Formats: sequence, C-alpha cells, structure tokens
Amino acid sequence: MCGIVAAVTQRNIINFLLESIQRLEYRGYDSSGLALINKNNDFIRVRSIGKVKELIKKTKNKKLSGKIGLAHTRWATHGKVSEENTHPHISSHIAIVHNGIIENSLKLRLFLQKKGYIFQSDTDTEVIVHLLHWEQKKTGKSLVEVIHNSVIKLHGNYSMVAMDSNHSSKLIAVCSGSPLIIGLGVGENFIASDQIALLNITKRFIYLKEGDIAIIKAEKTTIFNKNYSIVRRKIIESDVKYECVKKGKYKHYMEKEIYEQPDSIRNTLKNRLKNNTTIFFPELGLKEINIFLNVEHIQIVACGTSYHAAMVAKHWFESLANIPCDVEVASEFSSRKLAVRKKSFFITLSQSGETADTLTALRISKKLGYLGNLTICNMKGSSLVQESDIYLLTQAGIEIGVASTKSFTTQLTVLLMLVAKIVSIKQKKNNVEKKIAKILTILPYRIEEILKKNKEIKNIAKKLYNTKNILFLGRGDQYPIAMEGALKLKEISYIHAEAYPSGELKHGPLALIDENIPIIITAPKNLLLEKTKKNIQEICTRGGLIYIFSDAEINLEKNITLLKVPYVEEIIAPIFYIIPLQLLAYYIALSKGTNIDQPRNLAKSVTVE
Ligand code: HGA
Repeated sequence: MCGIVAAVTQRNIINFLLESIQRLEYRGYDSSGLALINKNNDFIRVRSIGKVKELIKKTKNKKLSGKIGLAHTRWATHGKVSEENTHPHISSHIAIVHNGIIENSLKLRLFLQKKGYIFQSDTDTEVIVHLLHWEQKKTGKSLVEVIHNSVIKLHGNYSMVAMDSNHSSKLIAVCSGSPLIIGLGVGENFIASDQIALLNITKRFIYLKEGDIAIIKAEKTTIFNKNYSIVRRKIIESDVKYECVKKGKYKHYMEKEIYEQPDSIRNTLKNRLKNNTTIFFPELGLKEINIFLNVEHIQIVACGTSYHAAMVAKHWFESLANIPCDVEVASEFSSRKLAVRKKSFFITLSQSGETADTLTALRISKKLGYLGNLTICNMKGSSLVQESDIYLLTQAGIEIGVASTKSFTTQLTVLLMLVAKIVSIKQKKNNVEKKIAKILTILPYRIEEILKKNKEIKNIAKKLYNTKNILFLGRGDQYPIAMEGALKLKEISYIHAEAYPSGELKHGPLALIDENIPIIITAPKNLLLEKTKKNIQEICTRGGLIYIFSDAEINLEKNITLLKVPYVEEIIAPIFYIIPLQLLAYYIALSKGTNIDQPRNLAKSVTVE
C-alpha cells in the first residue's frame, strides 16, 4: 500500500513522476502528491486528494521543472484523507514520502512539538521529516548519516525516500517493511515501490533488502546494509513486459486478468511438466526432498484470496498426500500463542510477497521449530521470496486489479503440483503425480471453455446487481470457492455477501432465506452432489432464489436457475468453478457502475499490519 516513486536525472522529470505514480495507483488512491527541487534549489510541491488524475489536472499550466523529485500515492493510515495529510511532507529543506506506519509517532510528535515544530498534518510521516530535520540541526551531519542515526528511534515500518534541497543531486531511500526497487538508467536513476512504475524507462533493477539505506545519484548508487556497511546488491534484469501494464482491449484490468487465466496457468506450468507426466520443480533440492520425506504436518498461512487458495490446498494435502494440514489467516497466526505440531512444514502464499501480516507470520514461524518454510508468490525479489527458505513462483504476470483473480488460480496450480510431488516423494511411486500432471495440461483448455459462458453469466448479473445481500454455498473443496466468490463480490460491488458450507445452512442461516435473497451454489458432479441437492431442496421449499453452477442434471423448480457448465475433472474443479464466480462478481459490479479496479477503501499489496 502507498506508492512511492522518485528520480534523479539530467532532464525535467515532472512527466515521468506523474506517469509513474499513476501506474502505482493500485497501491492507494486516497490522494497523491509530488515535490521537485527547482533550479533555485527550492521545493515545489503539488498535492491533491482523489485519484492521480486530479494531481495531473493541478500540475497543468504550472510549467513545473526539476531534475530531482519524488511522488506518492496514499492509502491513509494516520490522518484522514485531506490535502494536508498528503505526502510529500516537508520540514524546512528536507522532503519525504513514506510507506508504512510509525507506531510511536504520538510520543515523537510530543517531543518534537516541545522542540518548537509546528505540525501541518495528522500523519505519522510528518513526525519522521521533523525528526530528521531536528537531528540534522543538532549534529550538522549529512542526511544519510542523520537517517542512519534516526531510524532506531522509529518503531514500525518506514520505507521512505527523502531529498534535501541544500544537496539537490541525491535521493536517500530506506527500505523497512515494504519494498523499494532501484531502477538503473543511463546517467539517471530511479526508485519506486514496484517495478511497474519504471518499466518504460529501464529493465535493470536492484531490490533493496530490509534495513538497507541507499544514496541514489544520477550517475551512481551506493547501498548500506542495516549495519551501515557498504554492500553490492544483485542487479536483476526484469522479463516483465511494459505491455502487461496496459488494459488492451479490455475495459478493466480485472476483466483482462480473468481472461488471461488460461495463459497465466500455461506459463505457470511451463518448464514444470515433463512429457505431461512428470512434475518438475528445479527449486526443490535434496534438502527439501528430505524434509518432504519426513513431513507429518503442513501449516499454511495467508490472507484474503490467498487464504482461500490455502483452504483448497488443505483438501488436496489431506486427500491426496494424507498429510494433516492446517490453514490460518496470517494476522490471527501472529496474534496468539502457538503450539507447533511435530515435523511440521510452514507454507505462505501471497501474490505480492509484501503482505505485511504474512511476512510477520513467517518471521514468527522461524522461531518455532518448523522443519522449514516455503512461499508461493507471484513476485520475484519480494520480501517473502527473499526471507523464505525456498520459493515457488506463480507466473501469473503482473496483476493490477485490486481484486485478485489470476493469482488465485495460478497459486492453486502450483499448490496442486506441489502436493502431487510430495505424494511421489513420500509414497515412492508416481501414479498420483502422473495423473495430476496429465489433468493439469488440460486445465487451461477447460478454463477457456468456461470463459465462453460469459454471456449467460452477464444475464444472471443483470438480475442480481440491485440485491443487497447474496449467499454463496459450497461443499467440500467448493466451500473455499464459495468464500472466494463472496469475497470477489464484496470487494468490487459492495454487495454484502457471505459464504457457508452447504450443510451448515440448516444450523442458522436458513432463517435468512426468503424470496429476496439470492443464493449462489457451485455443485460439481461428484460424491457430494446428492447431499448438496438435499440442501437445494431445503432452500427451495423456503422460497429462496437459487442460482446453480453445475455440470450435473438438477431438477429445475421454479426458483432455480441452472447454469450448465462443461465437464471438469474432479481434482481441478476448485480452479475451474471460481471462474464463473469471478465473472459474476465482475458483471454485477459493471452493472452497478462501481470502481472495479480500485474499489473504495482497498489497495493491492497490503503492506501494513
Ligand atoms: N502512515 C502514512 C503512510 C500510509 C501507508 O503507508 N499506507 O500503506 C500515512 O497515513 O500517510
């Protein structure tokens, strides 16, 4: 959350800052702002509430010019959405943009107020900039030294970029709790929260590590690690294409990302399936194979959509590999005393690899005696990838829509391959692996088929978009799919949606049923179908409006709408059945006219706890 971009160049960077910060808007869209140092070595600051387009409007006709500057798009944590609270914050000759939360900001604010500082905002960020100014005034040291000496006084996360109008040739960046990536140019250098912001300028990136402080000049960058020793960090050549960040023929990123799923799954399978019979993870070495040979329990920790993927994986770990698996929301995992099972292995899931709750859980897990840990993540170079023993990358490509779609189905693809591999390692035979490898090769085609149902789903959406509440039901591995379907709908249409296991309805929620509450059920033809049919009957007799997605024959009573979906192999049914629910949420939101890619109050990549 919160997007940062900054540059030090030989040219006027105003357009670069505006374009790049707009590309980071998915990280927060409460307000945005920028500051430049002009040729007289003065700060020029422009800030605006709302989307970056408001900031662009404000900068028009202003003839802004500067070769060094920084910009920010805010997801407010401290202080309401207002222009005063919008970054950059300035204290005399120092300006900063910040991503994170300063937990002891109140105490520091009181201290600084006593020293005579007058605060212009309610943010925790303004505390940092006055603290830096105070320390510099006191010690006369350079900004980088002052930052190095001051960060120990800050509790919490303080990824930030600072500049000093008395020394206008450099930016100072600090990486703490959320990502900062240096983009290397020719005679110019950049820094941003995400490579997306810089892809049209450079492909060469350095991912700062936790605790790093960097001095970025046009010709040179110098990085200090957390012990304040100069370090060389690896330069990564990005293979992400700039075109990926364009919507192309689609109206919304979310729509594009839903339709990209066959290809993102193909990319995730690429180089991992040999002859369509063997699953191949080059990332797993002898050490990991030994761990999986001995593992007796799996603990998965994740948030949001990734948590739902973990819930599906629990079914696979237990039914295919016979390994008990527990799944927990990351913020809860970190909020209680934990009893760790014997020979347990720890797995995290995250699209961005920067999810603060999940990172905290991983850090806690390292002290608890797990056999090891692994992350399944979409972002190479992210904090979770860097801090985990091993990582398996999903190849979903850049996901910009705040509501995750393709990252969910590619996570599930990797999870199913992983379970199959573990079965082979543990059972020393590969019949399950062979079967799953074969089925996974068909999966992208199955998804292409279900995507063709878009028109019928759109028609259902037209009937539902005015509803206030919707229930989602699923049984077995379809229950997490119901949860994910409900989450998609809540996120982008603001309709209240709840998911229940189908069998649980009679234990309470049945009381809600009347002719005004639609119920969405995914019911693949499997051993559980007969029980689900009984639940459908119970709802029918109480007048509920039922919409069923199924490949089975269902008796059509007057309040049942059946959307017949193509056949799919049972094991991949969760990956398949989420697609119509994603489309349903999308078309409902489209009919309602909500902001689909940037729903209110949300941001992608949740980098605060
Ligand atoms: N605490 C700062 C920055 C917010 C942030 O990083 N959000 O993800 C503020 O409220 O402005």
